[in-house]
Amino acid sequence: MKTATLVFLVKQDQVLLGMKKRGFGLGRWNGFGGKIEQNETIEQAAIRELEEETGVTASSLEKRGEITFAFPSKPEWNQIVHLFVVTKWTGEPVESEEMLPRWFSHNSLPFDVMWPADPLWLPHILAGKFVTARFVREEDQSTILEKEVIVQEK
Ligand code: UAN
Repeated sequence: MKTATLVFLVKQDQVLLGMKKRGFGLGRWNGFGGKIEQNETIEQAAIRELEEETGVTASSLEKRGEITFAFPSKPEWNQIVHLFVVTKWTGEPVESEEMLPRWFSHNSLPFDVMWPADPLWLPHILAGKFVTARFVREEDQSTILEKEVIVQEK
C-alpha cells in the first residue's frame, strides 16, 4: 500500500485547491501532496510536496485525518493518504508544472470537478474535524463501491 500526503491551505473561509495538470488525478481540483521519499517523514513529505507544487512553505501542519483508497481491480493504486491543513505559511501560491492553484470559498467547492469521494470528507476537515475514512473504488476512478467515514472532534 502506497503512503501519500494531501495538504489544504486555509485562509479565513477559503481553501486553496490545485487543478492537476498531469498524472494520476489529471483534470481534477485537489489538495497538494504526493509520495513519501526515502528517509523522509510523512510531515517532511507534506511540506516538500506543498513547496514543489505551490512555492509556499508551511510554517506548521495540522493533521486532520487519514483515508484509505482501495482499488480491488488495480491494487497498485491502493493508497493511504494523510490529510493536513495549513493556516500559516510563507510565500504566495504560484502555478507549477503539476498544479494550477486557485482559492475557493468553503461553501462553493468545485465538487463536480473533484474526486467523487471528496464531498464525503473534505467539508469535515475544513470545519476543523478529524476524519478517518476508507473507500473502495472501481478502476474507472468514478464509482465508489464501499464507503466508511468516521468524523471526530479534533
Ligand atoms: O475519491 C477520491 N478522492 C479518490 N479515489 C482515489 N483517490 C486516490 C482519491 N483521492 C481523493 N481525494 C484526494
